Amino acid sequence: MRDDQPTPTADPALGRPWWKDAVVYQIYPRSFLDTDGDGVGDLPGITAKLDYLKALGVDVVWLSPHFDSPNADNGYDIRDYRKVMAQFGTMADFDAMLAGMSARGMRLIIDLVVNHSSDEHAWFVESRKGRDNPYRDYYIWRDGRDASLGGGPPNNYSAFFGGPAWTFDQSTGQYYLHYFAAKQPDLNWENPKVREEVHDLMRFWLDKGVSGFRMDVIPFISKQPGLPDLTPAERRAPQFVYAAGPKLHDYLREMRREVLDRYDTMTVGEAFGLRPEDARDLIDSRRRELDLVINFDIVRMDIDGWRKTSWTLPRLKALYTELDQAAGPFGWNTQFLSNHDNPRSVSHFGDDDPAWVERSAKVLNTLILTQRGTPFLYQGEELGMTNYPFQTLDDFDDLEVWGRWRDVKHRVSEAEYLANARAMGRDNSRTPMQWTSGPNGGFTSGKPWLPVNPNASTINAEDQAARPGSVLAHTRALIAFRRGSADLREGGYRDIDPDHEQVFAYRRGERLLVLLNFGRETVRYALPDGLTVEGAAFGAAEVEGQVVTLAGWASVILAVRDV
Ligand code: TEU
Repeated sequence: MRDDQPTPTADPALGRPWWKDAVVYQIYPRSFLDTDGDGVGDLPGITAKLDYLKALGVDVVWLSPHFDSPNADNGYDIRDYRKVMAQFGTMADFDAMLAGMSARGMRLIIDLVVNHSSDEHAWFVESRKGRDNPYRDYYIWRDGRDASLGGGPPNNYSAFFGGPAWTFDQSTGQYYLHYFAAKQPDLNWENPKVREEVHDLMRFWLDKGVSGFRMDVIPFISKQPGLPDLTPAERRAPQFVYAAGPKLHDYLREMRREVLDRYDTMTVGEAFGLRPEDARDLIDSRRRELDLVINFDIVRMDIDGWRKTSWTLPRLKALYTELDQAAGPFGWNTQFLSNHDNPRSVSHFGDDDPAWVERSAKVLNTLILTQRGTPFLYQGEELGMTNYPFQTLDDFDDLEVWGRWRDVKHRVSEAEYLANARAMGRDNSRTPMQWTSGPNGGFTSGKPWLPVNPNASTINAEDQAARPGSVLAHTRALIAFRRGSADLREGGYRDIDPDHEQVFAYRRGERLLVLLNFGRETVRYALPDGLTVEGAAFGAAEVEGQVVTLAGWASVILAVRDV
């Protein structure tokens, strides 16, 4: 995996678009800040915290879905793409939030969830009324398998939230396709009217002043011709088949031509089901498809279905190199370690023991902010928020935990399933933001929709804002440093020690060396010959000749020179 040539830095086709230098912060609005006491976060709560985000150094906010929804999947099931979810506020609240962002020089990107809608969307309500309804073709309806073949669903596709990917509709005698829950029917992108509807709703929000979209499971919009059965091997990870439909690139280019090219936007596709080399085409600036993708190789390196496996630092490092090389000179990566679908980064890749949580969260935030690409911080990561101490399955709200449990309960013990859900379950990252040490972590005056982590008494924004050396202070300072460092923003990337089991050591640009200690033990790290340390560029470390002493879970950015 060692590559001695740093990756090229310039994009000769496009120059340097703004989103390459941006720091993105993801807000999961349900859990950010509740201002009306209903236990659910809201848009005025975001507006109230814009100065906090500005002080952190955020350039772009990615807002998880804020649209009208029955909330089968917390807003990833949209009933009306042009309406704000009532629990979150009104369109006036949205406009005020966006104006507040613009006034502070921040941009907003919103979630585009158009692989599927809610079954309560007017299109689907019409579509299921009859086989000749004008909206029938907005979704994917098929007859069941021939009775001579045993009947049942049209093929053997499975849904990510459990059970088959097909639901039978009594009144019209056909099945509809849904890759996620039955309440999330997949839209039929083959139908040009569907594509026009999507283009229209994109224009609606762009005309309001949003700066682009994070596109939910976008590789899934093009279905496999004829929808053949999955092979037994494919059934283990159907996302690789669902993401490989033949029309994906056409649909994205059409979207770019018809909509995006008329605005100044950034687009980031959730590349679930794509290997880095497959995602390369999506982000190749010459192809005019997407700008960025969210790639799952790192955050899912130790996940096999509902099971948590294990990871090692050399494997993690190999993935960083692989992703960097896959992006190549015409692509650009996103850098993230968590989001609303994954465990908290400090619990996953760091050490969330109270004695180490702050130090390891700083190491991980340093990793996100010093890799080559656009960093995406997930809300609470700037504080080192941790996984939640779930005690029983009943503590989980997420439909994924319940759907998968139904699939496996006949063969897996509850204790084993619970242990995995505790480690990987999506609710870990969805517990409310920890603003203060007060009741409910300052998130709500009511009853929070998911409980607040009891460690809000020690991990919270109010405390950290006032304390030098906190995760928040470190993250803020590092974002400011990054802004002033062309090496970090634009420089090439090279892992100088891919096999070391505890230290992640990489060069950025001509002058910087980042050292991250991924363990509790102090390491005396020997630099390669031919490299001279000129001093610390960010943070501090003891350097004696070629040896840098790194305390447990410490990080430092050194200014270096090749001699
Ligand atoms: O996620 C799809 C996805 O990649 C997975 O994280 C998914 O949640 C599941 O773990 C697959 O095993 C997107 C959204 O980010 C997620 O919140 C939604 O639930 C999902 O699509 C459906 O819209």
